[in-house]
Amino acid sequence: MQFPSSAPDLVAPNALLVEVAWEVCNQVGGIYTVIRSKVPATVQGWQDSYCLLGPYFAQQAQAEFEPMTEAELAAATDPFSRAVRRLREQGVGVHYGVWLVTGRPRVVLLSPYDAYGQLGQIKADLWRDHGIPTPDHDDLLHQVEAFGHLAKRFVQALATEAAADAAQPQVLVHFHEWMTGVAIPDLRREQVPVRIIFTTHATLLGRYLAMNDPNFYDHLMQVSWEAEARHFNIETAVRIERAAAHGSHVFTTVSELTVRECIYLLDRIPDAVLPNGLNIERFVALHEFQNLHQQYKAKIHEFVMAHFFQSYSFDLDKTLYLFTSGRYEYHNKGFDLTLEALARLNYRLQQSGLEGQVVMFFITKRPFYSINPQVLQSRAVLNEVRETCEAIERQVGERLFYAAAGATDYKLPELGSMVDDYWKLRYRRTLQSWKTNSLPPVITHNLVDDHNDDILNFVRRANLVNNQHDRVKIVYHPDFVSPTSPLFGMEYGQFVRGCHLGIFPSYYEPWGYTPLECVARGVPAITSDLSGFGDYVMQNVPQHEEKGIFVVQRQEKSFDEAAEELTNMLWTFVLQTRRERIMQRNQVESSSEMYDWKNLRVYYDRAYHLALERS
Ligand code: U2F
Ligand code: UDP
Ligand code: G6P
Repeated sequence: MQFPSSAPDLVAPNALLVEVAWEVCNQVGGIYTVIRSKVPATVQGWQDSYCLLGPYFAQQAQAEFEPMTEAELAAATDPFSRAVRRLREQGVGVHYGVWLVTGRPRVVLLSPYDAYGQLGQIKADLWRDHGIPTPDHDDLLHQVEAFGHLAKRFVQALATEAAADAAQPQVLVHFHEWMTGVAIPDLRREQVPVRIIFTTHATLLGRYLAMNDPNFYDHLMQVSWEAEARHFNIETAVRIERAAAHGSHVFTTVSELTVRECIYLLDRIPDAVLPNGLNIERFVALHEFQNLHQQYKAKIHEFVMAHFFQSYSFDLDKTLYLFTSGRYEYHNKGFDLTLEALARLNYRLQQSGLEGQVVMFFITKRPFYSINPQVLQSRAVLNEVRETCEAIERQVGERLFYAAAGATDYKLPELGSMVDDYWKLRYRRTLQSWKTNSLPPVITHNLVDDHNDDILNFVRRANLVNNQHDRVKIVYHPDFVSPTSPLFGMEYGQFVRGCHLGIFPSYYEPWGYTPLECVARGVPAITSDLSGFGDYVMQNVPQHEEKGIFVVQRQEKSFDEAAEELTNMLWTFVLQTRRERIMQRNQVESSSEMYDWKNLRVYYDRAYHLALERS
């Protein structure tokens, strides 16, 4: 990687920085987390010289965006506001204001639909000038290209305004992903005087190939990008990505793993790697986050009681909650490896005679019709059981108190006799209607395609179907966890805190936020050496295992070897005592600060230096 040797950590103050991403005020995937969590650290460093640029979609913007008033805009004299006014004079309906997230950055949102009238010309120009063809009916491509055109015009306006300023600041424009990078080739062709940085978070082809080729890493060097792009029907996007990579002054990606992909699939060696961080918020005292674990674990207990105890019960105090989460990419996200290791762990636990069990949650997104009515019903009846118990408790409490006050001897009265027949009957009936002989379902929802689901097919094949004798139980929740869900009713972050261990041994993962998010909440996590985060940890965090981050070796290992290593990790984890788990969580949480953007922002600033130096 090439860095200016003596670069100070902060960019010269007379530069303006625009960061452009499709997910500004518009959550789609992991890039939203990158941009949003980085805002506080970036704003702190750049203050008023920073602005975000993204697409305007009314529905999303409504929740996250606060427009500046006309009077405020008219009074503003900074170059961003002047560029907005300039573009408005050209008839573009620019949305300008503040993104309502921590750090409250200035943001410009451009509606792709504003340029739909010129779409024919935009597409023709992309073909004529850059050899990028666009098919007729692809709405995402149309949005991307229309947005790219408007983004270019905004950058042009900003460059003009910056040049007119007394300080004549340089303008840095940082594009994320091909979806915004489409503006780059034209900015270069028209020689707009700005410095351009482009970051790819994964190559498009890499993602497709990894999903479809079990030996992706072996074949990477021989891929013909053009043929494969056509094969997967993504030629336009791939050509845009290549044009952006080659057109930028500084080209970057998020991990050493994606560097390889960039070299072979985009034919440009990245100038720098910009690792992803988080905005880490720590408590003053360690016990506060430990208490949160206990509190949210109790909520997970409620789910588990409702889900399992109608069939059979077990000791919740000796139960460990493991989970994985993310988009449903069975092979890429390592769900296959995780299931194999769980089946092996189940066998080992059965053979060992050790006490306790593991409940493993798969939190992902699959098309479903509805929540399984049986699962919902069980949850509702458990609430009824609780209410009945509370009513009995109140009745017994009152009566015992009176009996005690008037007692002539000191013997505890028979408590059962203090309960009315009404409540006794209701207690029996509720339990009777709840208990069942069938096994607790593996999946909480009715899937659209139950028969071809890889997770379900694995558990059927391995008979890992929540038999009473199974020591590893599976709960497959094909929807993200949310406070409005009747099953968990909590934020994803709270769910993470309530669990004991996160498992993310990905096969293909340019970065992978999920293990990092565990660490930030003091929960140990497993990642892999084929994930950008895992690779970063191996290179930069000595003794990471002591800090509760475990890296499964998948490079140059067979599936079977990796599954065995993962099984061993899980085995070691379940053997720990509660005291050891508590200490481990403390260590995990204490190490989380090194992933804060306050520390990782420097990689971005170095890339900006490099861009300013290259003229
Ligand atoms: C990567 O994370 P993600 O896969 O979550 O990134 P996304 O924001 O979901 O974008 C992935 C691709 O999805 C497509 C488009 C994007 O390049 O091709 N897409 C789309 O079709 N429609 C849309 O409206 C938006 C996007 C990476 F995989 C993780 O490992 C990293 O942690 C993460 C952050 O660096 O980036
Ligand atoms: N996630 C979520 N709710 C859930 C499960 C996951 O919001 O119930 C989020 C998680 O917080 C993370 C993202 O999904 O930020 C997954 O990002 P990652 O980088 O791991 O993978 P990507 O989807 O970007 O490939
Ligand atoms: C936190 C709480 C403790 C609790 C422990 C359970 O540390 O502060 O009161 O005993 O969690 O830990 P475990 O790993 O068994 O869920």
